Formats: sequence, structure tokens, C-alpha cells
Amino acid sequence: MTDRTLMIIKPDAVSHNHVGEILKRVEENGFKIVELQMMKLTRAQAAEFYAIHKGKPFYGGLMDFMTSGPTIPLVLEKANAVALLREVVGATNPTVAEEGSIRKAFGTSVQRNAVHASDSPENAAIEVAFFFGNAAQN
Ligand code: 3AN
Repeated sequence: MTDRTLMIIKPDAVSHNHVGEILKRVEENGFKIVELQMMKLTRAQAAEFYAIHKGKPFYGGLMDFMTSGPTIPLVLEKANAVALLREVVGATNPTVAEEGSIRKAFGTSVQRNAVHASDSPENAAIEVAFFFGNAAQN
């Protein structure tokens, strides 16, 4: 079965010119890029996307960071895409992320960790629809 997941290349990775290297790693790991766009999130979009973190101490900083510059949301396709992309991306905190992972290579802090990857198939469907509409799930 082929599944889809959502990745976001965050403002830190875009501004440091790591887009090409991140896309290369994604493709080398067997993911097919099926949707991709560059966009600067509005505060309302960032708040909706990260609504689950509302009220946490880092929420304001996360909103500031995610709206600070262009991001690149993309939809990736592969069998078991959600779990496999989380492995390729690595742990939330780049300092403890696995060697060879994207966050280990390009993240600089828990907040500025280069990329987002959906954490469950249910959230992947919601997040794909958030950026690309329901048609992208078919
Ligand atoms: P992940 O992105 O690995 O699924 P989540 O969902 O716990 O991690 O957190 C979402 C985002 O919120 C992270 N990618 C990171 O940018 C930010 N974040 C999470 N925890 C912290 C923290 N303790 N301090 C600052 N930012 C955080």
C-alpha cells in the first residue's frame, strides 16, 4: 500500500539554502514528491496548524519562527510513508537526533529543527488537506 505524509521545510532550512539537500535526501530514501509549494505562513495558518501546542511555553516562539520566512510544504508518497519519514527526519531535538537524519544535519535547536513530518496517518491526512486540499488525498 502506498501512503502519503506531509513534510514542511521550515524557514531556517529555506533561509540557509538547505532545500536542495533535503529534497535529495527525501528522494534518495525512496519517497516520491507528489505536491510541493513555497509559501509564507500567515499567523492564522501557523496557529491552526500548531493548535495542539496552544498554551505551551514555546507556542509564541513557534508562531514567530514559522511565520518568519518562506516554508515549503510537500506531500510525499511511499509505502509506510509516515513512519519512514519520521525516521529519515530524526528526533525533534537535533542534538539528540540520529546520525544521518535530516534534523541532525540541518537543525540547530528544538525550535529551529529544519523540517516538520506528520506523526500519524490520521494527522498526515489532516495536514495534507490543510495545505493542498482534499483532492491531494486521492
Ligand atoms: P515533532 O515536530 O518532532 O513532531 P512536536 O509536534 O512535539 O515535534 O513539536 C512541534 C514543533 O514545535 C517542533 N518541530 C518544534 O519546532 C516545536 N517545539 C516542540 N517542542 C519544543 C520546545 N520544547 N521548545 C521549542 N520548540 C518546540
